[in-house]
Amino acid sequence: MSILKIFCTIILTACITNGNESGFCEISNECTKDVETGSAQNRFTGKRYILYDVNPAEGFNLRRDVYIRVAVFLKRLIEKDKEFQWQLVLPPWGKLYHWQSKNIGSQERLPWSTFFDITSLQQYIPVIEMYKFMEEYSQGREIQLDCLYILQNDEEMFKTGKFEDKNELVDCDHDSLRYHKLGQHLYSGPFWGYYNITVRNVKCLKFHGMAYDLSQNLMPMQYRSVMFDHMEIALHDEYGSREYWRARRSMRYNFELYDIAENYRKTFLNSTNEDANTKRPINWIEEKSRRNAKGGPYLAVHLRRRDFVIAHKASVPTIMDTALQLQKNMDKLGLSLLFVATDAEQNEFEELKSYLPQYKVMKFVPSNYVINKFKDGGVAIIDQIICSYARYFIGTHESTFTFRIQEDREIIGFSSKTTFNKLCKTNQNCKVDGFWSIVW
Ligand SMILES: Nc1nc2c(ncn2[C@@H]2O[C@H](COP(=O)(O)OP(=O)(O)OP(=O)(O)O)[C@@H](O)[C@H]2O)c(=O)[nH]1
Ligand SMILES: [Mg+2]
Repeated sequence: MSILKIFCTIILTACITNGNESGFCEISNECTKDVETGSAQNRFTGKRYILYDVNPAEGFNLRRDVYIRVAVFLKRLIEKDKEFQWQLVLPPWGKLYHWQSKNIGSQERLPWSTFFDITSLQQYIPVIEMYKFMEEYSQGREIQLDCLYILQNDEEMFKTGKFEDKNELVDCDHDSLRYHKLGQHLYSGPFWGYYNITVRNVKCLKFHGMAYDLSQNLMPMQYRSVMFDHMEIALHDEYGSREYWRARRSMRYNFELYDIAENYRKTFLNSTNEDANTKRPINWIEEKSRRNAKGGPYLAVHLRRRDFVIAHKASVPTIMDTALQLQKNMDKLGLSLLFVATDAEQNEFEELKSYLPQYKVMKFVPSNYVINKFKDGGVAIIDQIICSYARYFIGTHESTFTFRIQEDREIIGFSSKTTFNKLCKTNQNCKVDGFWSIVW
């Protein structure tokens, strides 16, 4: 090791130990020169950033599941590696296929705080919003991420059905990538709709395994920021375990969304938390296992239409068959209020109502304020919250929108048999797929 290198190492070690907030060490020009000629690794303090993106076609609710995979991965990483301060940068929301409302302002680059309570998330792992990351990482200048891994499935495994762990760098087929070379060590890309972000290295990684297995690619001595695209390819480390549910429980919604749902329930569904026995601690960590939630005096249904009618032909009923099934359950439960969460066109909703004149059939219609502030994603969450406080819930087979409601009901403390019900193709009983029970 040259004298210069030893000198730099000493200064830089001091920097890392003293760790300054901006992430950068103040180093002498001599060291910078050395850094620029190769070993960039030591120029930073201990903060390291993980970023991710998901296949653009995936919907909001699958993306929420991907967050859990990443969060549990981070949690383990932080437990195992005390040397660096790992942070997860929350990927802004935007350009989702289902978010089609017009004249409500941009539905791109939405921060997570639009939908979720950041403090609650931070009680599980250190997360920061993208705009915060931008300030912290480069003081508002252009962002250059250090390394991007594009995860790819190993098609061979899908053909043979023989799955084994894999983490293999492969040549990128640059024509089919969403990232383009601007120069040596500089690539542009979609980056959640931000045009001031580039990346220095792009690597294609054939990957099969659990999210934590990705930690072998982080190389924190070399990279300060690492991004994974197609994060949906990584599997859960802890599927359905206590850890899974802790991460899930930390995903409390923006508290204003709960307030809007609560007001709606009170005004239109005759339901308060006192009557429904659904009072919850503000802090998710203090929430306890229970099965005695009663729910408001209404049945809630998630009626998934539009693309599902075609994509899930075998399980999605007609509106008439839906009405018959709802009627049967309403009568059995002695309920007269029906709440419908749906993405259906208005005429389908009217059709449903016309078959059920004996009940009060309700749908949440957002005010201008609500839709402008919380957008389509927020309105969908309000629908989900209202469903999660109902006496009885019926969902749509295989919809992740429905799954998230079921999870919320498990957390609130309903008996599982009031939750894991679904619409069947016809009015014949179809088999329930089992319970996705919470673990505390
Ligand atoms: N407001 C509202 N929006 C809905 C409802 N059902 C579906 N949507 C919209 O459609 C989207 C559903 O897409 P996903 O999140 O992909 O869930 P899914 O399509 O049901 O399930 P998968 O495709 O299997 O993941 C939601 O994010 C909403 O934008 C509903 O009941 N109310
Ligand atoms: Mg979908």
